Amino acid sequence: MPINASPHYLKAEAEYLQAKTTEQKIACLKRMLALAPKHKGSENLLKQLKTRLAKLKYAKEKESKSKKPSNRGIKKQDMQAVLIGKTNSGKSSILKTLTNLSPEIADYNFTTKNPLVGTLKYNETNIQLIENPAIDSPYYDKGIPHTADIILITLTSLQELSELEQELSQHPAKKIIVFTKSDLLSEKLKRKISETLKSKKKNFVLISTKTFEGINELKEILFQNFGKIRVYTKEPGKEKSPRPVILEPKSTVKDVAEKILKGFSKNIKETKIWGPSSKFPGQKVGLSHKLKDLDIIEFKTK
Ligand SMILES: Nc1nc2c(ncn2[C@@H]2O[C@H](COP(=O)(O)OP(=O)(O)OP(=O)(O)O)[C@@H](O)[C@H]2O)c(=O)[nH]1
Ligand SMILES: [Mg+2]
Repeated sequence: MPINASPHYLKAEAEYLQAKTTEQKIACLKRMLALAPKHKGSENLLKQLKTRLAKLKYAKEKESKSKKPSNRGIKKQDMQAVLIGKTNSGKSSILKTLTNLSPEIADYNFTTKNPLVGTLKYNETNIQLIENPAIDSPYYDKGIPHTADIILITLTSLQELSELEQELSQHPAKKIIVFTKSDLLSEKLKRKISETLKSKKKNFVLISTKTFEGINELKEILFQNFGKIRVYTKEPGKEKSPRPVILEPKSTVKDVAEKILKGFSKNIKETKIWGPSSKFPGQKVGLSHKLKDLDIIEFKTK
């Protein structure tokens, strides 16, 4: 307790001791510093207060950095894949090549600091593709892989694989290994990598965002692995819808109707069907009819 401390100082000190948040503590300390007696005898006290303030400011900065954005803001679409890998493994480059986004790409570490969400248009469907910041950085969002249907593991060397697989083992999402920067590898090395991954029965693709090697293959593997079916709808006498409804395999006519609008299946008088699940074009089917990929379905309402 400093000699000759004013009642204002003592009040500020009492408030400091009561303060709960780092922010409140900083505010009280600043007031204490301003109100503390300034003479030879109080030099030590001032020094202590300044040190404490510096520490609190540092703690506050760390707090705000650790408040990572979470995936709660990302609305999950029918098909969601997330790119996960170490820094510089080419995640943003893939996002740029496959989607509508133009993320920052750089050869220094931890360029991407927030999850980025892009849309890949493929086979008339939209695939939601997310870049999770580097797994070896504090920016990595642990929540995102929980919601993803597919995890794309990006890597530039096979040594990284077991560590990444281990870290992601708790997630039930399907995993596809995306071996990046294939343009930097010799044909011989590429063959060796492919053989190793094949022998381990891995789902994988070697790609380059510079030469575009493997990019179409990546899109196809990704789409196939979602394992969804596409069903087009049409109104009587009109063309089929430009974009299909995305469903789980073996979904029924009722599932489509309910996906379009909750409760809609109750208003259906008649359903006709064209495509792989129909016995003949325009076959009349009931609500429990199971659909196949690329079916076209026509509803007549009551
Ligand atoms: N040669 C070659 N370089 C690539 C390829 N893909 C990415 N790069 C380079 O690798 C560096 C990192 O690429 P990014 O796409 O930013 O990697 P990232 O995984 O998003 O990195 P962070 O967000 O920093 O974790 C950049 O210098 C890219 O130009 C590729 O296919 N071939
Ligand atoms: Mg990035």
